[in-house]
Amino acid sequence: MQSVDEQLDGSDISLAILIARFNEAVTTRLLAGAREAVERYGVKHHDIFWLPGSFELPVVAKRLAETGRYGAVVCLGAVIRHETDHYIHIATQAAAGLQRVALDTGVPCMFGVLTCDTEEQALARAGGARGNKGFEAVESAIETATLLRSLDS
Ligand code: DLZ
Repeated sequence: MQSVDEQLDGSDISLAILIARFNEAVTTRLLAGAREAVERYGVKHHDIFWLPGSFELPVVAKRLAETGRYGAVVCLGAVIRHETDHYIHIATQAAAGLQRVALDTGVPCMFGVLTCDTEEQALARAGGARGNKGFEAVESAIETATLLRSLDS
């Protein structure tokens, strides 16, 4: 069982959930957490989109945000350091790109991307001892979409 916020209500929120395939052993667990939160908070509608890696999250998030179909875009991935510095470029660009998409479109994009030194650390945050970042990303998406809607009315 994850953290529960009884105030959260997803029954009028549609979500796009993007999931990076790279480090799939981790990201499938993030997706399971996201699905659990969708169920828990009664999200009205959600669509799931797989893509190759976290670097591709911003461009796909932008296209989906621009459709106007979604109250928020939940982006899930796992960037793990390994031997080279490739990791830092992917993590930095994914974070900056998603923030830019959110600010440019007005549709909140959740950064549910783990950035870890090891797969063990990532698994701990994907349904292990440190919770599930996928679950938390959906909670944040519902809260932010609800807040933005209240500001419009
Ligand atoms: C190439 C690459 C590497 C080395 N590491 C990761 C990673 O840890 N996490 C991740 O989500 N994606 C990784 N990728 C793939 C890139 O995100 C991207 O898919 C490719 O560079 C193609 O643009």
